[in-house]
Amino acid sequence: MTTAYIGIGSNLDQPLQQVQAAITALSQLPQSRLVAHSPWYGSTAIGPGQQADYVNGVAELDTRLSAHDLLDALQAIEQSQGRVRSERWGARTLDLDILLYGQQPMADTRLVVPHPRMLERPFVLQPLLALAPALVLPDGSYLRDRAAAAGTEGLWLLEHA
Ligand code: A4P
Ligand code: MG
Repeated sequence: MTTAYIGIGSNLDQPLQQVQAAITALSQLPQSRLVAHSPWYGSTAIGPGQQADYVNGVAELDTRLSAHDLLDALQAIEQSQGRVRSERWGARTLDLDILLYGQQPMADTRLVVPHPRMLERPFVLQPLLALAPALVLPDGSYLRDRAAAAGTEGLWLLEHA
């Protein structure tokens, strides 16, 4: 059993409903147990052009799926919620990223874990910190230090729904 943390983001088609539907879908994944999810945060979009604000959060999943099978399952959930892949970092109904898969780093053409941009992103680090305040990252650093370094600019807590 491996504990995986999944980054969840949406900025199209009623984002709060999208991320809540994602939680329901994650709770139904095979060989897995949804342990908890963070509160939801609003965040300013990072990416090209003018984009709507995001809703972001993080889910904790205990799973027996391999990292690649988990990625397949997450992409199937994205598809079922109407994700259309167009430009990189473009607006999306749902983005599910594997932030961490246990303490195992991995990198191949489909999957890089820890997620390469997570350490720069308040909308990942703050919800992860809310969920796992004592977490130590695979490089030995403390999540709380990384989150303090990234700060909270462009991030706000939504009412817990
Ligand atoms: N991939 C590699 N590693 C992973 C991983 N750890 N988890 C590959 C998930 N996928 C991973 O992803 C492209 C490919 O990345 C996948 O086919 C998979 O094989 P994608 O979801 O199709 O495209 P993307 O999400 O647009 O690209 P990318 O590079 O993953 O973008 P990011 O870095 O996830 O950024 N601003 C705010 N405020 N909030 C956000 O949530 N998200 C993004 C997306 C940009 N700006 C944002 C937010
Ligand atoms: Mg993605």
